[in-house]
Amino acid sequence: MKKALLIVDVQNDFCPGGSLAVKEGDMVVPVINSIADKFDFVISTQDWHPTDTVHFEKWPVHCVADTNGSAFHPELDVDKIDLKLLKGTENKDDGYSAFEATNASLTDYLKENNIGSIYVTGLATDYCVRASALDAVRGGLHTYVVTDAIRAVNLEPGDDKKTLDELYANGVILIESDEIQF
Ligand code: VGL
Ligand code: ZN
Repeated sequence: MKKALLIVDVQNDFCPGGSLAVKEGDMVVPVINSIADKFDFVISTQDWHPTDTVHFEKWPVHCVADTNGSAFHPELDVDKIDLKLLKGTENKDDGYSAFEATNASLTDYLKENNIGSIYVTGLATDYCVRASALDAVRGGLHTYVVTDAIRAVNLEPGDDKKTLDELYANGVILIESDEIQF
């Protein structure tokens, strides 16, 4: 079985200076770049919203499709990405999980490529990383979250810790980047 790296929403609007900036969001980039070569497949997601989405009733406007805010962080090594998923593309859909991508089916891609393990990185721990990792583990994948390659929104202080506890309780394996050895 093959192994895939999942890079969740490493986009300008979630990084410092962006409209929904996650504290230290840009710090995940060098960590992700440093581990990408270890994997058989690299898959990214991008939050990709229409301007009139109901999602913007809960959140400041961010990651509007085809804008600078929805572009990848400029330092992310995008040449290594085999599949680019877009999510949150419909105006009634939050699209927190990579498994809700609308331009391609992540489930089908994993099956077609015999991928049995997925390593989740990116932004944000408490929303899209969380939703993607929970869907992965519930779908029967060996699911890892790389703890130094994620950052949280932390609407409430401690949401990051709470999320990691929840993921662990659901069978997600927490791992640091320097522990990844195949
Ligand atoms: C996200 C809030 C709103 C995320 C996306 O990528 O975690 N969070 N939209
Ligand atoms: Zn969003």
